[in-house]
Amino acid sequence: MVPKQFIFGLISLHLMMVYTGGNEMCKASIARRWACPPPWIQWGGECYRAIMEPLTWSEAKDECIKMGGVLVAPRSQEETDFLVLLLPSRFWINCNDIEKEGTWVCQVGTDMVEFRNWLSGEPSNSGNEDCAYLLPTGKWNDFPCSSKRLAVCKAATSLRHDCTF
Ligand SMILES: [Ca+2]
Ligand SMILES: [Ca+2]
Repeated sequence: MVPKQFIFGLISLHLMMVYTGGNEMCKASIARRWACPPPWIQWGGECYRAIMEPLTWSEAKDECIKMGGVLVAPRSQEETDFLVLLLPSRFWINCNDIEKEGTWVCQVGTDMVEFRNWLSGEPSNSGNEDCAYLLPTGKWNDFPCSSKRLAVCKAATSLRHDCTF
């Protein structure tokens, strides 16, 4: 008969190997910056990816979800500076006043974002504009949601998943 201590020993050894192996993978991904699988690009501990096909605002939101992320809403000037380098074009951000005219809601997933960066004279709602896009200057303009624009999606880094034990 196998002694109980021996079985416990084997289980502990196995667990130790699993956890050590996981930690090594985690360290390797930090060192090699593999936290965001290509074509996602890492910035500030999160992953970003441009959608290069013009879509309506709600199509862009859906497309980001299909890709495993959410439509971006910049939280700061620093993040804006990164975004205009990533995609120097006009692209949708997750800000809208669809529900109540003039009450702008910006969100990253379910997180509310307070940062605003409107172009002078915007939001103008001229001809009913309820969705916001970012200009190559980093400033925002409100625009009809049914117009087609590029977009940037954002996702959590896989680093977080690797290292959460
Ligand atoms: Ca509006
Ligand atoms: Ca406008």
